[in-house]
Amino acid sequence: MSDAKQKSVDVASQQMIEQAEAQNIKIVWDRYDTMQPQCGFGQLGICCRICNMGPCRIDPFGEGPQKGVCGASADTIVARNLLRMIATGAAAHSDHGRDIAEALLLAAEGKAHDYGVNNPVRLREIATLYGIKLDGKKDLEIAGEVALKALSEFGQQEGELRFISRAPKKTQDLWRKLGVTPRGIDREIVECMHRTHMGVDNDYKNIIMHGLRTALSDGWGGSMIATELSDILFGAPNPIKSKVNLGVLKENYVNVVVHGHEPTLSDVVVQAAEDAELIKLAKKNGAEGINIVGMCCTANEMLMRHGIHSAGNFLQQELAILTGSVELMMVDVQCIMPALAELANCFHTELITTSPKAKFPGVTHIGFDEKRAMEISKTIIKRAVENFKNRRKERVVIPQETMDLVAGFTAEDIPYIIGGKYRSTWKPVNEGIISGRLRGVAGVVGCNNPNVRHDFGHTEMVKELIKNDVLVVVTGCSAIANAKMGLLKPEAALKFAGNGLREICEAVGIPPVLHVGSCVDNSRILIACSKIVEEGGLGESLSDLPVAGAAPEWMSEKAISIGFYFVASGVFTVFGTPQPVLGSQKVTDFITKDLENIVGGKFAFEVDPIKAAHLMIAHIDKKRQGLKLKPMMYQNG
Ligand code: BF8
Ligand code: SF4
Repeated sequence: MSDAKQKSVDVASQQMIEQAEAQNIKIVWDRYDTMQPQCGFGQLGICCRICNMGPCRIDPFGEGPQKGVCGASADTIVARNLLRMIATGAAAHSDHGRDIAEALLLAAEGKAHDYGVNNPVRLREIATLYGIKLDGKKDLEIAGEVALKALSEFGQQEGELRFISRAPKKTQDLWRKLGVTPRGIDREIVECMHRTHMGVDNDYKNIIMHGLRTALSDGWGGSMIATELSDILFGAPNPIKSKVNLGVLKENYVNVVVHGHEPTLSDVVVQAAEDAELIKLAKKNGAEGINIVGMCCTANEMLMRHGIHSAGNFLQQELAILTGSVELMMVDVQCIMPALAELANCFHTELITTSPKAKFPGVTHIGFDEKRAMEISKTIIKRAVENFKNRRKERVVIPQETMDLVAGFTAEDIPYIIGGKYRSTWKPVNEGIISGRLRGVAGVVGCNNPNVRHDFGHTEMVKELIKNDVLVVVTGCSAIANAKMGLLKPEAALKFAGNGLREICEAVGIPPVLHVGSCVDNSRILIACSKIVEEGGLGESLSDLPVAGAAPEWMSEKAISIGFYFVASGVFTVFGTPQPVLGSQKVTDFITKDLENIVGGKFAFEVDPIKAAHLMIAHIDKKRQGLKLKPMMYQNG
């Protein structure tokens, strides 16, 4: 197998990896190789540099030091490091949620004219959840109250986050009994930092349980606020066709790649690119038009709501620039490789940062301001248009690969799609599971990582799951990986799904793999699961459901937080490469075994995607038995 094929299963990526090699440009896989061997202490989680008596490291072979200078054990050190990862992941998602809430508030106050309420139905649902009186109020008035309520959840000191009430009652009661119901979003994150300061929490179990609470404040708090308020501001997604992979970059167009996470700017950029003046200018500069494409989760946000094409997932951000066809890449926050700055300098590509939270030295910063969103968007696009003349045609290599897909599924539209236009119901899903046509549901999410073959984990796992009649929902970079393999087309059901799942997909006209959004939209999966419990016949709590989760190629701390809120919600969750906990047998056992008896969910680590899929299937079957459901209708697999 060629080197490029070993690095990625995606043909477009292979081509660009070879291009990088030919041009002697170092990219993420090369840097990964240079980094080998990676630090074993770090991988095992047993290095501590929390205070200046350290850094300390525990000898995993039992010969050297077994305690830090302060006396901290491997268990304490591993648990503390893990808690800090959860805190960072939860902070990233939640701060994104806060930004959306602030944008909604500005819109409601009439200070951000480029935004408004695009989903009055959801606005009213969320307002009702927050206990806001609706009578006679206008949309913007309600929106202002919703935004303030949402913002107050960040600084709330006591009580419970409001969206916790959307979980099944039995699940809520368990959280209360365990003391893991989040009080306020910022409070739980700050408490992580306090507990992990030198000489505070030493009890690994106590540390991890606060990790559960913090992660819940992400999934049922910050992330859910991000999703719901984005749907209110920008409109709720509905099934929509689009295309994915590097081939969506167009040879004769001004290509703008929008990369990062928050939809506030990207949503306006999409509109700005339709501006007649800018298109005219593009034509004057010799281009046929302006082509806006997405990268990573910004891609998912624009794809879900507007059908904007996605150029790829995490490991393709450098590859897009390597095509030599990108006039401008604009980035906001999260998962943006620092390497982009140097790489962009090798091409005519202009890199623009837009968030005050994420600048690069020497890179042009055009600060985003909700009050001038359209004006700023136009300024940025104009720079791209003017940069078209600097493109060096002889350096342009755009892979031909694109793939069609359908995206835009949500916890709100799925019941309409499966229940018929006038009857919103989850019944067909529940009945499918109860009758044994459908085995269960799996969420496959998360990143790419050069430590595993790009997209291989996601796509092999998902194919194995759907072959075994498991309906799969995907988000983030996993959604893009599966889209590139054609698994998000309704026809994929015919080709890859087991008989039972195929019958359902054909009857309803959906793909066997449903794209439900960006990483904050994992909250949609929590809501969908809660609705399935509510529909009846499949138990009383989330942990009763025949469902499982996975992050086969994870790299980000956000993935850790997501994993923990799924586990805390009662879901068995498989990570590909292990979390950095193996340096403590006790912490490893606690999160991969004991947690199941406490919250119903637990982790497993399995890098082989087929084996991992079968761990999920075995868990789903165990839950089916627990519910005394009929045997599966068809024997596939
Ligand atoms: O939030 S899946 S690499 S892009 S962290 Fe990042 Fe991971 Fe992609 Fe989206 Ni999510
Ligand atoms: Fe070492 Fe303890 Fe300080 Fe960590 S907190 S660096 S283990 S002395």
